[in-house]
This record gives sequence, structure tokens and C-alpha cells, in this order.
Amino acid sequence: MRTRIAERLRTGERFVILSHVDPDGDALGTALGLAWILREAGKDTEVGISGPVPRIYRFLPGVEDLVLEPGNVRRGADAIVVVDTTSPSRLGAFSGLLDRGVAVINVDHHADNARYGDVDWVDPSAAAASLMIQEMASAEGLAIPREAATNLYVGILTDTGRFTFSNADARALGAAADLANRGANPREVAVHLYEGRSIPGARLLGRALETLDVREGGRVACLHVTVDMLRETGALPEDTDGFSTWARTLDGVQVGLFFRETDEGSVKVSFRSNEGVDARRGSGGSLLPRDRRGLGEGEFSIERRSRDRWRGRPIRRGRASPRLRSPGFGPDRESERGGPPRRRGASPKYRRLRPLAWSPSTSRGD
Ligand SMILES: [Mn+2]
Repeated sequence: MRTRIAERLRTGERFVILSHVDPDGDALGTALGLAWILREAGKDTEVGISGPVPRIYRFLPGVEDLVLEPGNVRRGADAIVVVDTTSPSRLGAFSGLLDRGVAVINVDHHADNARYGDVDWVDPSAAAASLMIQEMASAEGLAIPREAATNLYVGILTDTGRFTFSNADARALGAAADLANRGANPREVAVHLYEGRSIPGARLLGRALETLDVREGGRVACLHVTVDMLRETGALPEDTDGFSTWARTLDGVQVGLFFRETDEGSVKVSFRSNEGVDARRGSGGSLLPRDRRGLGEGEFSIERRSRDRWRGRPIRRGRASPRLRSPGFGPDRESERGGPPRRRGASPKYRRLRPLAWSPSTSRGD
């Protein structure tokens, strides 16, 4: 399959590369990395992604040339390459491009990939889609310029949790070493990704840590952030990236949950679990991931139903977590803690949990 795809890339002249909405390091790294490889081979390439691009990724080589609106993608291509994307709906506004009669090449590492391409190359054993591109280019003799190496390195680094998840195996590290040899600079990347934390974000983290709620005999830790906290600290929603990891990595904790109230009145839930704990099952048939295998990592939104009451659905148990409720927002919190965080006096209530974005596991990332 890898050889077949490399052949199509070699013979075509013009390519459009797409990846998922709310792009992360692997979505951007894979798409931009492949674009640099194709450009190096003399191909005409455009990369389309529905933004916004998080601030920390704006240093990536080629990010300034991203096409953010599908209407700005030029017509005509030999193939559309979709990377790191489980299904066309995850392309947001760009999903319509797949109906143009152009061949679709689907390159992904998520086990629950919907196999929507004319050619599907899905490798769930790969830690990152960026790793797949690095391996294809190396094996098929496609040159990886320095700009591509930096992008692909970022994809591997972020999808392995800085080489801390269980997918941080010799294969991922070997690819990273190869990319460093080709000009990726680990120190420079680390500065951009991890050392530019905002001051308002630090204040918000302080507020969030004050909400720490440890449950289930210490196995589940929850943090939350309200709209008021965001406003009071001046932090941005993207400053909450990694808050669920803060909860998960506490001593003895198996599942970390992070709840963020949004301006639209819903609550976004992120969770991370340790290996062997499946935190992804929901109750009421609503918090159901597409893929039940493996461990938990993902995001869901809880929609508010009325101002009076929650039917906030708990995220239900994996082996280690019998039953959870929406902490900080649900009625039991109110009774236990003397009142939930409120927004303008309204007691929030959620109708159902709806999958927003899904990653198969801590070991796979998105
Ligand atoms: Mn990925």
C-alpha cells in the first residue's frame, strides 16, 4: 500500500492535502510535512485545514500558506490526500472537496478510520500519521527536506505525548532520530511547543487546580473551568490544553477529566486514562465513542438543556471507575459542595453527550 501511494504521488503533478478541524500537531505536521516532500519533488501542492491553528503551531514551516477556506482551493488535482482524519465529517467545511470526483488517498493511524478513500492506508500500529509519512518517504526514496522534517517531528512528538505515551516505541523514536538528522531541531521545537505558556493561562491553571475533585477512591480526578474563570483571568480556551493530563498524572489517579464551559452554554469534556482503563463508555447511549477498543482519550460536549436542572450524564465506568458524574456542574456536586459554579445565576443542565472529537487511545493520540 505504501509503495502504491508513493507511486501515485510520484506520477501526479498537483495535489491537495487535507486534515481535520481543530488541527493538532500531527494533523498539521503530517499535512505540511507531506506538502514539503511533494514540493521538493517538484509537485504543485496546497494544504487545506479548517482553523484556527493553535498559537503554538504557528512556527511550523509552511503554516502561513495554509488554505483555511475550501473556496480558496484551486480546482483540479491528481489526488486529494487526507491525513490523520478518521472520517470526512472531521474535515469540516473541506469535506465537500471530496465530492469533486478527484481520487482520495486516505492516510491515517486511527483504528476506527472509516476507510472513505479510493485508496486507504490505515496503520493503527503507527504512533502518528507523521510517522507513516516519514517511513514512506524513507522507504520509497522521496527526499525529506528540513522543513518537512520539522513538521513530521512535531507530529510524532505531540502524538506520543512528548514520547511519554505507550506508543512511544523504538519505531517512533527511530523516526524522530531520522528527522533530527534531516534538520528537525528538538530543542527549538520544544521551545515553541512547551515554553511559551501564557501568563493568563498560568493563572487559569491555578484556578482550575483549586477545583480538583478526586473521586472513586482516588482513581478519578476532575478539574473544571467556567466561562467566568476564563474571563477573569483573560485566558483563552486553548490555554486549557493539557488540563486533563494534569488530573490524570496525579499519584494513584487512573482517569483524568477536564470540563470546560463554553460561550455557547455547553460543556466540553476532555478525558485521559491510563493504560488498561477504558473511560470512554457513556450512559444513556449518548457518550459512546466510535471505537470501544483500547483506552480512553477524547472530547465530548454536553449541551445545556434548560436553566433549571441537569441531566448531566456521567461518563461511566471502565474497569477502574464505577461511576462518574459531571463534577462541578451536576446536581450532586451542588448537594455535596454547597453549590455548583454558576453562570449568571443559572443552574446549568445538559441534554446529552455528543462526541466531538475522538482519539482511539492514550497510546495513539489524534
Ligand atoms: Mn495523529
